[in-house]
Amino acid sequence: MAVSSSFLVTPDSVRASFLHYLRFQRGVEFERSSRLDHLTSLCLAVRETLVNRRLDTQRAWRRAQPKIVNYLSMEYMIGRLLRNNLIATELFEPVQEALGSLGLSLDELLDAEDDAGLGNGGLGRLAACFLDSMATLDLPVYGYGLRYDYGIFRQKIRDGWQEEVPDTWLKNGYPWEIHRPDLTVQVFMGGHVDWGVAANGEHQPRWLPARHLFGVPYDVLIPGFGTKTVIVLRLWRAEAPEEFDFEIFSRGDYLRAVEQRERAAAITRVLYPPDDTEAGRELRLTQEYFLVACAVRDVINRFERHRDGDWSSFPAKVAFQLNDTHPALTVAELMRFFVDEAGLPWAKAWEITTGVCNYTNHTLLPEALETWPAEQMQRLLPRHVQVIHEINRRFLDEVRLRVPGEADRIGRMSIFQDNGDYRFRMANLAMAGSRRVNGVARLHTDLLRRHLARDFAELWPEKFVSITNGITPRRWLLACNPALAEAITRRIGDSWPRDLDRLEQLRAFAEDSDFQDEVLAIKHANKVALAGTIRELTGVDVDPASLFDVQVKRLHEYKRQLLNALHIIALYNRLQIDPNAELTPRTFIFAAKAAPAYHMAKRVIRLINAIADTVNRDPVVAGRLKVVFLPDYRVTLAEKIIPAADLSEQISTAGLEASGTGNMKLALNGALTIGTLDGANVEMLEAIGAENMFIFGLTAEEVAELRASGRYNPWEYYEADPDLRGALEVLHRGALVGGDPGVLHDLWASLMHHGDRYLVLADFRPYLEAQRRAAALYRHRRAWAAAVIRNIAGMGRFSSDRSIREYASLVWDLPAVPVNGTR
Ligand code: 26Q
Repeated sequence: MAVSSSFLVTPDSVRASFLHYLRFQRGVEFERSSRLDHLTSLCLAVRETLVNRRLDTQRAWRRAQPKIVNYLSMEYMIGRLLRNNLIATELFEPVQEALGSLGLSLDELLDAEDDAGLGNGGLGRLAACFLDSMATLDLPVYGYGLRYDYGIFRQKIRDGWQEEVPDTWLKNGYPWEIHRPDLTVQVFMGGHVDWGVAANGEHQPRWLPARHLFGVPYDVLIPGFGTKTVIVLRLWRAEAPEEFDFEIFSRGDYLRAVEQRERAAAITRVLYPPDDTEAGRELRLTQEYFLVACAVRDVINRFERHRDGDWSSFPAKVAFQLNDTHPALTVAELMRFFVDEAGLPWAKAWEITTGVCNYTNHTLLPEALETWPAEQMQRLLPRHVQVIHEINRRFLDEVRLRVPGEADRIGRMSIFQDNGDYRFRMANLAMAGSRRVNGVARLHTDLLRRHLARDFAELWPEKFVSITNGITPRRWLLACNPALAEAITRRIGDSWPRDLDRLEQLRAFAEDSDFQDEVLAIKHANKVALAGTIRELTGVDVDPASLFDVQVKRLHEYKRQLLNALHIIALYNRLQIDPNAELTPRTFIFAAKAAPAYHMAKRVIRLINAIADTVNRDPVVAGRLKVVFLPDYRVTLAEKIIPAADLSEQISTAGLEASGTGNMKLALNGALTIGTLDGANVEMLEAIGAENMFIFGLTAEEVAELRASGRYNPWEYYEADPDLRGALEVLHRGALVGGDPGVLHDLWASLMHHGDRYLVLADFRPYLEAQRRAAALYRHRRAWAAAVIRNIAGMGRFSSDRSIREYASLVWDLPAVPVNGTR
């Protein structure tokens, strides 16, 4: 029976619920309770509203019987949830009052929540922003992922080097998750394939797996903003089956029984970083299949509950979105199910599968494209290997039919790479098996069409669409920068968090000195707050009046933190030579995690810390230059840094950053961008205007030309530019690390002896000039403020609501399902 009475949450009812959980969930008396008791009880009290809304949402979906989209991602970087959930449920004020009546501080509890860091970087955070938008737009969607015991590692800095520490985010329990053992699914692995005989006398393959285990779901409820819709992020945990143990146990081998259980459970133990090495990847493929198998089984269970056996309506009711190739086995798993279990003819199964799968590409870097060795795939998934071979055979036949006699093209389009070692190309599997394939920014999609997907786009141009990434304005403005949010609301009203194009109305206030003053004052207050955090984290004092120059993102050579570092060294050298040189006071702020096995990235972190140590101690530059590396970059730290940034560094080698999303977060919070014409920067330039951005450097085309010509010579730039030479010499001599050239030698070598793959030297001078323009504008406070306002006004397009509307119309054909909730 549905509970439908209207239900008002008041400070009193929040208080009662909170005290109830404290007593009966935590088992403590209020007088003796801890902050963890308070936080857990509060989350559980807030969760009541989420559950009520979820049940209302399910009722609406049951009635509408809509198509449902299933978003599959190995990563969700959701960060903290309490603040966002309070805002979405409109419980912020009642909770504040309830806690106040008990003498407790909400701010303290908000700050005690651990991040759920089940992702590495942009791709994982994008998935989290998309969930927020899908709920906000009332779209019938499930998110599927893995419940890793350990998320992205915590970063410590010791002697300037990165150290990785396990992320024990579940140690205190996780109040937002709802354990759903009733929805457990079975997953099979290994073994071999037998050929049986079907009813019609034909040969029928039978997969005889060597082992099975269970996927147990944990649901996290994601509320929309300004709507009653609540969607589910379903995270799977691997568990060993009981009877397995009994078998071995009965043979008296207790220890082996326990070991087997451990091996099964280890599948969801840890999130993999995108290491540039092959080491330790054995489990990763198992994880990818585990996600796919759990999600596909769950989707099929839900479909079968409503209509048994009629698979032709599947594409009208179901779609899958594959977040990169990590869940690309979905294509093979669906084919295996339809052919082997549902008994459909191959052609019908293929029609359905290619009608429901869609694939988003997030990178063109060759070393980041997923390929799996054939033996490894064979060991884990013998039947899927057969299925993929048959997919490939028929797919290439179709290609031959369309464009006869092009052996090279067949070689490029094959799902198998055969140059000595035999590998599965997951991008080709995903592209062959998908109805839509999309890139994540216009430039990225163009490059995708011209390079990685060229053959596919030539034959199936309608398959390819461009959907530029976005960010949720709820977390990345309303929640993280409440003062700026309020100032904006006072000028243009409060509809912008659900309709970000409204920000355009701020353009009228660009020259309004009251608004300028307010925006500058808010930025200053945010910088004062960040200065406090910097002091806590690093012990360094920074001046909030200085220009906060911010580069926060994963550490990767193509993102060129090294270019930023060389600029700082050049400024420092200039002040050494001419201590009275005029310089806009700056604070350089870095935060970044390096993949644990990424040798060069770890050395860049060492370099930045070396620069910081030297610069921050030198009285000659005091008051003009500071450099800080903030440890353990994660969603929660981003929420503190981004509102305090003046200048946003988006300086990747053009053509290599698929989109970027930090660029959008920083611009939305009133930082001006210094950047290359890469990823979504290109579209930001169109929206914001060239006068309000500092664009520099080679274009993607120029980069491609220069690289292809084979004539790029970093030494030419070295010889021609004394500032560059001076900066590089510091690297070479090891001047920053106690005169030990060994520590940073590899960085020098990567630039000067190994061809400077990311063209740092080529862009150095244009970068310095762009930096000079930025510094000059910063000195004119009014002009800077006007640019900041125009910058914010142009950011409406970059709401993830816009991205998701495009997915809903161009990819999913998915109408909204309104929810008439009462609470
Ligand atoms: C692959 C195999 C084994 C282990 C790990 C991985 C792996 C994990 C994560 C490979 C790649 C990733 C993450 C990629 C990523 O974050 N890409 C970024 O996606 C953003 C959202 O589209 C873009 O804005 C960024 O430009 C892009 O770099």
